[in-house]
Amino acid sequence: MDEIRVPDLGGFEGVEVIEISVSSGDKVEQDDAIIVVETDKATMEIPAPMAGEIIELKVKEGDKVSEGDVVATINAGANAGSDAGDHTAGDETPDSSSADDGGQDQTTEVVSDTTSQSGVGSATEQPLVVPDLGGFSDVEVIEVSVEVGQQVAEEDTLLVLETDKATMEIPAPAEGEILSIKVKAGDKVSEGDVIGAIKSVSVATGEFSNKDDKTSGAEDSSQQNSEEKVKVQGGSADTSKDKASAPRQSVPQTGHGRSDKTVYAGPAVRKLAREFGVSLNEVVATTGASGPRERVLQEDVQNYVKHRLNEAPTTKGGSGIEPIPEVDFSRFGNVRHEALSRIQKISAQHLHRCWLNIPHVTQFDEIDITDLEDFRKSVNQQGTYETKLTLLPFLVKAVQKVLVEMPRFNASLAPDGETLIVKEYYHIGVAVDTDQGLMVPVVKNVDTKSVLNIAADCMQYAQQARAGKLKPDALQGSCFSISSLGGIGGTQFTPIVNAPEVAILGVSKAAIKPIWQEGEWQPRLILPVALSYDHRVIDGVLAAKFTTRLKQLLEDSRHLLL
Ligand code: CAO
Repeated sequence: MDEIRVPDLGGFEGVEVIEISVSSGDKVEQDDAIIVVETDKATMEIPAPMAGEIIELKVKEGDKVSEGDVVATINAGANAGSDAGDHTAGDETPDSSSADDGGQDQTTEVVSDTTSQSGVGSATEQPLVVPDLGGFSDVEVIEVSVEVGQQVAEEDTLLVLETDKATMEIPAPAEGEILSIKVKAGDKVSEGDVIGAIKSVSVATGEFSNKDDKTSGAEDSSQQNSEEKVKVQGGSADTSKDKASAPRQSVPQTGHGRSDKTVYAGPAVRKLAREFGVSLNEVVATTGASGPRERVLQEDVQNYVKHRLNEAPTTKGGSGIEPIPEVDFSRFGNVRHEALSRIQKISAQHLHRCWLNIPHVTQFDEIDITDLEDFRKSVNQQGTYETKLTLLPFLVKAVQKVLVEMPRFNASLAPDGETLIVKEYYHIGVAVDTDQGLMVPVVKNVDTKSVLNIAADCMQYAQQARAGKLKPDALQGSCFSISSLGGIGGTQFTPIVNAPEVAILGVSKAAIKPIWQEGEWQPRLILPVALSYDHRVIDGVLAAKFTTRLKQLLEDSRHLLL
């Protein structure tokens, strides 16, 4: 068993542990982060010095650690074998990977190097030069954090570079305007490369010269700021007596003068974001950064990805589908822009979401409503009842009867997709066309109401909807919806399931058709219906049974009394 100790922290002591990246029993690879510590200048991951199994964690979040403290114990893996002991404190054997960087001191101070200097207060154009990268060369640019013309403050991040050991920011050497940027993400840079130019407004003489004092960070707080800005610690380049692996410095932030594109996150989180193709700025803007001092954590990136997957599709594209390209229609003729009503915007989003989320199938059928229409018309003609009877309340009642017999249609799929939530109430939504757009008021407890009661409810809701006077409660709780275009026309249409419901009945205009009955052609009034359903919940057989049963009930409406 070996101990993982805190390496040289560049002069810092009592540094706060802000993240525990592993648990007891975890198998780790060499250089996997064990804990993350944070000073007010930098965030550093303390990596595993070898592959193996974590036995015990000796620290917890919020603890303060200093160089040499034991943070965990590890059982070196088979592959770590003989190297295992090389990484523990007090062992003189050099780390096997120190050859990678020529065995440099693990803390290499890097300060922006430029030949162009100016006096304080003058505006000067000067090249932006890649400083000493702690022995690394051909380091990949993973983020260009500024644009040409952008005003930056001294220490604002210009570029983020990443080796397999560390993530480094190249900060602006001075306040000023970016005149040019010559690199892009994916390019490789080395010390001395000119990456662009800045028109600086104020430069403190000597600030950009190389400095040799590797302990100055602890000596002079005013100097410390500039000296800390690109301090690279090579991951395994440890030749000190304490053979614990050196920390990999993640992105240091001073909290002030932070540009929009500068995000506070460790290398592992940046890597994860890149793997997902996610912008950390968007993560911060959308789901926020939940770490101390707005540090983006792994969970933030994961939450952002979940959020994007669940988010309502819009005309900007959804489910990974490319958006429809914008067209300047005025090139072809006069156009005018009409704002969508609030209801139209809400229902557009809702319908798009339903259409994308639900695997729809539509079952068509034709129902002979000749006898029902005769009955309906005679009732209206007699004028016995105050309420005018249209076809719709008969449909609502018949649907409710089928829902009782086939409860799978009176259900919703639980969000986890594991359970069906079957409702024991019968509330049916009725699509109503209004000047403001489509609304779906809900006739409640249909099982307790007569066809006349339902007709009265439908009429009242349609009037209220068209007058814009529906109460929110009237629009809630629907189990199943009916969209009737029968009063208007059409032979068939495929309605969109009104999620979280699992089916919807579309009704088109009834028409007289010749039907072969008892050895002769009979003129019969035929009602076309279309049942769209969520195929995750309802299979085709059940859908056909639904429309068949609906047909029986409406072709002999005496069944509705039973
Ligand atoms: N076939 C033939 N005639 C029909 C019919 C059908 N399927 N459905 C209704 N009719 C008749 C009615 O019986 C009535 O005839 P009478 O005046 O002779 O009695 C006439 O058409 C007008 O009916 P209505 O539309 O006023 O009443 P309704 O109860 O049938 O419908 C309502 C009410 C609110 C559903 C309807 O007015 C409406 O708004 N429909 C549009 C629904 C909608 O927008 N759906 C969205 C589709 S997807 O965007």
